[in-house]
Amino acid sequence: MKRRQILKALALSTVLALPGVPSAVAQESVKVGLIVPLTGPFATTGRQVEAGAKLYMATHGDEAGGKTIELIVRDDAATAEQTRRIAQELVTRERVNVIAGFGHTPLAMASAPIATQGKVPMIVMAAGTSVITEKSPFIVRSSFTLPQVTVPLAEWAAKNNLKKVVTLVADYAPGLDAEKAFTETFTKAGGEIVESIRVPLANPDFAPFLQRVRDAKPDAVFSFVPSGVGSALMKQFDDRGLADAGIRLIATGDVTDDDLLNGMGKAALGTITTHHYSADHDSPENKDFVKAFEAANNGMRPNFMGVGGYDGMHLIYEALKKTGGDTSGQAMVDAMKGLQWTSVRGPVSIDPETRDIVQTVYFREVKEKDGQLWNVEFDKVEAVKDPVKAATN
Ligand code: VNL
Repeated sequence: MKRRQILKALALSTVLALPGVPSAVAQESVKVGLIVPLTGPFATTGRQVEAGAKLYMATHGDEAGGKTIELIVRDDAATAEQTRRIAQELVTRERVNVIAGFGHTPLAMASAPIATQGKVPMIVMAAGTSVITEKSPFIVRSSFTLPQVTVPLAEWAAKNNLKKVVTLVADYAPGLDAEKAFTETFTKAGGEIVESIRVPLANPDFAPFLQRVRDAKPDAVFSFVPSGVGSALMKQFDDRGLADAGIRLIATGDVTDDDLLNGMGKAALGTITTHHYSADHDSPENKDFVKAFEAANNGMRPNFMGVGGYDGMHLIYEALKKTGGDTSGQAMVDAMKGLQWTSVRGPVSIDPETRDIVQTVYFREVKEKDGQLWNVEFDKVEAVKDPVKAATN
């Protein structure tokens, strides 16, 4: 284009943007690029996040702030290079206004620079490593952090007479977050960590590690493995006879994931966990949510990933309402800061300093009710911030 043409085009676009003048922009929809693993080892997470996001749209309509919301779903197969490439393509070619999803930490980390460069809000609906929100000022998180749910469990363990504990975590960022949070809190409260075991993320064989645990004879094992992996841990814990040897299993709720819990069978009974969501949570909002989620997904029970997707869409809708349909990345992120609402998990808010979610952490025990297994809540700590960032802010 010649300079004169460019100036003319600019002048024209200014006229079109004037209030009251119908413009192409006003009729445009808001595009949300949802990038999740729908194939590969983390497909259960992708399926849940997608189902949660779609249920939000089905129950709240596809309009917010005078704009039509359009969801574009892409499968990254849980491969970081793919997540990054898809995010890049959605931002530069599809011109999406928001990117969302991110089934695990490396996938979120790989995409953060794209959110920063493109100035688009990036809603982390699943991944839980503390540091993620610091990787771009455009990241807002609707899921949780591992330290947020782990610190209350370590305090509970110390108060409930567990003196010697072995930690057993998946060997990647959120596992290391969980290990550190548990170890620091538990030892400060007088407990002893007798061994710190890290298992590979991909297809872990827990048997040799659990044999080491048996030999170490702790009072309990504290564990974090990501959503989808808990069944294998539970089965091998049972096969190795650890419970019979008097060793308890305590864990973050990722291990007794609602999506898989029923398939774990009796071995899971009595497991104590801490987490931010249980499908058994007793509130009218949650009862409606679980019913609608199961009805829309062939009876699939929602887990915390489904709720991350559902609440992540809520953030986008509420931000658009607040900005009156202004989709600029900074305006939307600013509108999300400080939002508060009653989630199906309980009361939540977005910390305006860290863009992380502040929420109730529940203590739960796996129990059988009406022939099904549930994470039954028996106590809670309210308004828990990510403790890592709370300590440095
Ligand atoms: C992560 C954290 C992934 C918790 C999970 O399941 C989970 C992560 C896939 O940050 O990678 O339950």
